[in-house]
Amino acid sequence: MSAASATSLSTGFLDPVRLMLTSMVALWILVACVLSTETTMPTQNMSHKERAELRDEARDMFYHAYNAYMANAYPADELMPLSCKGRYRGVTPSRGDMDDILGNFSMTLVDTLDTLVLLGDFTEFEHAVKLVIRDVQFDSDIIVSVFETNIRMVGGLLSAHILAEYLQKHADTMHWYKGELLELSRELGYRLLPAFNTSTGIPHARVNLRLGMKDPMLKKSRETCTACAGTILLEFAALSRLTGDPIFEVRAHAAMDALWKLRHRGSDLMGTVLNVHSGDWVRRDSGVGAGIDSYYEYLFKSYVLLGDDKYLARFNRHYNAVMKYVSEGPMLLDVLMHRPHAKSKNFMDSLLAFWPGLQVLSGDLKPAVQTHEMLYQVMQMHTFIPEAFTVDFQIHWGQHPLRPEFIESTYFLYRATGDHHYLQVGKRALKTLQQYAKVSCGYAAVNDVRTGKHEDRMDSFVLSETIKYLFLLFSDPQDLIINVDEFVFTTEAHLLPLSIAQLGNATFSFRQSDEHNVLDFMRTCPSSNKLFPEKVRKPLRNFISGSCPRTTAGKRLSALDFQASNADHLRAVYDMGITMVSIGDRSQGKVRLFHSFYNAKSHEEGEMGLQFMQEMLELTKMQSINQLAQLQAVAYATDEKAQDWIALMAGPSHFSPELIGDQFVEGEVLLAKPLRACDDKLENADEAKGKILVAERGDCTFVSKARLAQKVGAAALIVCDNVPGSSGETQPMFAMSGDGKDDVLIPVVFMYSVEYGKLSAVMQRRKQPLAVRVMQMVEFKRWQLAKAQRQNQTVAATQKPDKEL
Ligand code: DMJ
Repeated sequence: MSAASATSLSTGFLDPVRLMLTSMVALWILVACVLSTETTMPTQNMSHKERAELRDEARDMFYHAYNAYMANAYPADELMPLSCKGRYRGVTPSRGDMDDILGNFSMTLVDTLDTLVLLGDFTEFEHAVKLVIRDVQFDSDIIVSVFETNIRMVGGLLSAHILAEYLQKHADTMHWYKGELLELSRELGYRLLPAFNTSTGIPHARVNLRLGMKDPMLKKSRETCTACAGTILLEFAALSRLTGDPIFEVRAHAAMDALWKLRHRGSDLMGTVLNVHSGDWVRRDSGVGAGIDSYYEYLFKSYVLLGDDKYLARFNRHYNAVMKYVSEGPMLLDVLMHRPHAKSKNFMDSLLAFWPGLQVLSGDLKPAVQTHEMLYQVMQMHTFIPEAFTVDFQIHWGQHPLRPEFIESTYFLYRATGDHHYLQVGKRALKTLQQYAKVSCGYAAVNDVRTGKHEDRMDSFVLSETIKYLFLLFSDPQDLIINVDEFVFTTEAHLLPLSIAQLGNATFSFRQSDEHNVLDFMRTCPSSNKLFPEKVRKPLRNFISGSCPRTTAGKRLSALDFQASNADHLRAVYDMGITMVSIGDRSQGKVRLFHSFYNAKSHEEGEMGLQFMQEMLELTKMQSINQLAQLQAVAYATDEKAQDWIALMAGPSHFSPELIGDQFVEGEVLLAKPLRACDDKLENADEAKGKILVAERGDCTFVSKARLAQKVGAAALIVCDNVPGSSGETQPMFAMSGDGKDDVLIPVVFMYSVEYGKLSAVMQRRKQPLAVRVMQMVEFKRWQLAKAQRQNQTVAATQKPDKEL
């Protein structure tokens, strides 16, 4: 081996096809943060004064959003901050399944009630409670999501009820209050119960508030996500214990038991989507983000709130499995529950940012610190954490609806460590919201973090969670009106007091079932068998030992763990004899790595460096192969005889059938009218049968465009980007996400603007309609190669006789 080894790879997605075919001559890695001066935020202590100013700024943010909602949207469920009016179900143009969150029950106000108490604004709380009692009703012929209605509405009402009673006792106010909010939550609980009538006990995903499951639209309902079914127990247990009606808690425990039985017995992992009748898994991807996140959260918090050991045992079994298979250094990458050694995705979604917070609560601080750091890099790179991002931190899905998860984890990490770094991180998150999301009428979601374009949407969790956690982060716990350590935060950040456990539940016995050997969790590290609610109540600092280690002393740094912004990692890499040379535009953050034994600190470290380079190469190769396999092609003939073909690159989707091997769909291209294809029907629906429909990204979800295309009989759908100048040549291709249902049966692909521009130019040039084939890119390449070989053989064959003559 020569002293200087040079290898090549690219962690970007720049034409994976070209990449595969190119000989590897230099080592490239995309470490956009490494050269950025912005990454080295000083971890200096924040003065008391600055912290108090930030707390006040968080309070101002709350009122800016809350007042905008109350003045312009209430009693609507949500504020539309750009049009500055309310979003009403059945009135505001539908966004498809996304609107199942809305029930015309003043969701933002209900979701926000307990934040008013935390802010110490009893006057507004009292006023808001009166409004809710006067205005909110549930007898509507509307299908709602069981999960969302439970966490936002039932949770919001219960927490507000508890705090109203608390204020009666401790603040000598609201004496008129007689438990009306609890009655509302009981009524809503009853309206959700029909969803639990399934053979497994696992609730349906959606229910009609008035008709229960008798709504004809719900006849075919069968699929739900793990988080949807497994995020009920905290609210339903509180509901049962406060009302004395056991039915809610019984149903929620049964759902949890049924879910637990569905885990993979080998890996102890769960999938993300299942059939509520058969209990069969529909999606076996297993991670900690979308579709599964709060199931794990509720296992742990159910133990904390209710004191039932079995939930801790279950949590620990899953936790060990996640740490064994899903966790890769600071990353958390989905695997298949039944094949856990293979990663099933090369991107992460932003919902998993709650995980470090949960790890803090369960006592596993070190990986929490690491994953939080990784997420912070992503945030610094893209201003906000995009909805999904790849392992090399590229944008997979650029939306950012001002989610709370990262700030939530920052809050718990600060409470656990006291490290002012987390105050600085929170400050940056706060200032970013102020600079990029604040509009005159509230805070607007970001449609694409690349362009910063706003969306006319302010989800209720912006008030109930995002700003609440910011306010808590910058507040001194002793200044708060309640002792937050005596409460469990639900997944929607509603406060449920630990004292609920003392209310008991005569109908539910906490038995130690044989499936949960207590040894299971005594063996875990950290051992959580010593964690009991009373301990959790104590300041978190008390039960988390050790400070916050950020690197693994004495252990070899692997390529997977490497963080370009981590000074210790850079030093370790340098000691291993690896030099980084920046190339091209510094803002792209591309560097070339060189390894030399001469530069290594010791021979041993030189060997480590070599291993590091090899790992980096493998990592990149793996990514390229995965990306190549997933890449789709929209191909068309350049001449009338269809001799020569060109393929434009396109991205796949998670919700439509994959075109594998020599499968393809062929048809004439037809532009949807209107192009966004978000309405219930298309103006040119009659022409669409058998065609390859084109719709533009935006206004509604990818999957709702796909459903419309399918409805009008299109053979496939191409979604073209709405960001001018975007191209698969310069940015990573991604797979469009769906909503967990698998009812789309036609292929659906995504094209960036530049590629679509080429297609569109050809369409305009041709007098005839253009026919295209949608297929796998790899297959197109193979097809081209085979054609070229055939042509060569023909040429050779025609030349042979001549030679023989
Ligand atoms: C919230 O409604 C809850 O935190 C839920 O568990 C996940 N999604 C949103 C916030 O992103």
